Amino acid sequence: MVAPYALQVGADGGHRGRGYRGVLAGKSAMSEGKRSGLIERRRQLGTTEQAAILVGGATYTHAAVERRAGAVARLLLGERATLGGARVGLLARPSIEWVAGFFGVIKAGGVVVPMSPQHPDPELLYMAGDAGIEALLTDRAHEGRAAGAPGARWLLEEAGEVEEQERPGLAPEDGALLLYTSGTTGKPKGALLTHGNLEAQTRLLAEAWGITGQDRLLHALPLHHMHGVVIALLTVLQAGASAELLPRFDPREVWEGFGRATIWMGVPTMYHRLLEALDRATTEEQRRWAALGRGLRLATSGSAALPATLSERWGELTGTIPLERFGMSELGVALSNPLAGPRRVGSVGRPLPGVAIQVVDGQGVPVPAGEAGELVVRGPTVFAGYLGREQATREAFREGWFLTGDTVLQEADGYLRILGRTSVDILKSGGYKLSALEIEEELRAHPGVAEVAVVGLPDEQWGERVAAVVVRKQGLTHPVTMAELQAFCRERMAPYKIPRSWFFVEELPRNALGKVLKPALRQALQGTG
Ligand code: MLC
Ligand code: AMP
Repeated sequence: MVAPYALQVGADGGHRGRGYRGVLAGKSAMSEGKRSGLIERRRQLGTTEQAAILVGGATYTHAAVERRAGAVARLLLGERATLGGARVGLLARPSIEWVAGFFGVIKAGGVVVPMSPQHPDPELLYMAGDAGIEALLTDRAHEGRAAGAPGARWLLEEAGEVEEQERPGLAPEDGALLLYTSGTTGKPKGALLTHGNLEAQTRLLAEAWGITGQDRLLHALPLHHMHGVVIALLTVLQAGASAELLPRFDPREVWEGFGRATIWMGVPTMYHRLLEALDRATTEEQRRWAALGRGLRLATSGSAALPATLSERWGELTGTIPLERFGMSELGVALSNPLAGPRRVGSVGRPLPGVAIQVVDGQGVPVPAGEAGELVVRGPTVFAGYLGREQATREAFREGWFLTGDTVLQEADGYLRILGRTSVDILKSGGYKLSALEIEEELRAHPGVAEVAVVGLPDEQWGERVAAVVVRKQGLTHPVTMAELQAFCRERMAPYKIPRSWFFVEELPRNALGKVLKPALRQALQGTG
């Protein structure tokens, strides 16, 4: 039976209708009649009194998480039987309320749209509008944010707790999570992950990394991206394990926190910061922290390339190099070094069982091992599509394969190396994916800017540092300054998107067709600013 409330991923710019399942042919037929494994697992876990979330000195069991999630679901549903795939924004600090909000929306048949308090209101409002949210869940600390967002507003602290109650069945192809991710076309797009996607992503990862109910994750990742939400938090919770949520990433707190954890997951910038903090620590702290690091069962790195120097240093200190893996908002983790077998510096390992990959040329033809090509992925972990963007979704696939936009090389024994992005307009800074075009578009709206190009410059700490190259508007009595542009950005974009280096030039280098020569620009600016 086809449930009547699956989310429509409709024509570009609109996603109003209901009752349409997914955008990929064959998806609905494949899992017809099945129930959501994600929800089944929550139901099972809801009967256990094992720790699930540790935050602010308190511990909440899986049963308590389910009771709180049930209360959020009740709040959102009112008299209705299901949210029918409606999107619900979630804007809160890392807390039990955040976790209850997340599962509450999903249990009620809705799609969670995690929103970061780091985003200024214009970005929150863009997401809320683009997702067409029917309600926004906030905690008290963020009650006043995103005023003017569509739909109802609910305070998470007021939800309370309820015992589990029967809800209408949810199916694997129903939408569960909408993650905003930057692309090569202007504004961020919402990648829609289904119940089936999340179930497959978390199960495959828990199996590959041997996660059990005995594990405890130390969590300091932002809760609005794939890494923090699914790869880290959801994976350990669905495995019946627990997560300690830190309010933010603070290297000293993280070193000390290792003593209470078995698993740590970070982006390369976090490893850089941890090792930097270690160098500045007292001899006694250095000894203790290294011992706590050695006590971890598993430390993973992802979201950006882990420099060999960091990997090796971590290995010398703790006895094992971080387990590096490759993932994406659209598909969770696809490639991973092994838990037990040889981990290779500079490599992201092999595909997880159940994830099919190819390395292809521009025509989609697989290239031989040892040759560079684009990584393409298919399988149950791959998302349903970009919400309301049919064309962008179509362009993201070729014959059922999702085009990652990453250039990779597969070695003869199957291990893969990530060589870079196929587009110069996609940057990675501190593990955040940024669109140069999106930042340029915002800056171009400043009356003092005639032209602008944004590029990523190599940076030891951030991986890439965002640099803006600006041509000022001529003939103004007051030529725009860097401080003015920074202030302008602060009102419009999350802090991690704001350029850290600024260059003012007379003109931008362009080819005969007028296209800015970004590789040349990047080359010219390297080692400056
Ligand atoms: C923070 N800042 C950044 C930044 N993060 N600037 C550029 N790039 C970034 N990534 C800004 C801050 O706003 C601040 O600005 C200044 O840098 C210094 O701040 P900080 O306090 O020192 O930095 P901090 O806030 O501690 O951030 C560092 C960080 C953070 C590493 C903790 O960047 C982070 O959480 N990164 C994780 C991103 C992530 O989860 N990506 C996963 C995507 S999913 P100012 O102006 O105030 O000085 C994915 C799939 C997969 O990729 O495979 O995992
Ligand atoms: P996001 O869209 O934020 O999920 O970012 C996904 C992108 O992060 C991928 O397409 C890669 O470019 C990059 N990425 C993730 N993991 C790694 C890794 N281990 N090494 C290099 N790049 C990575």
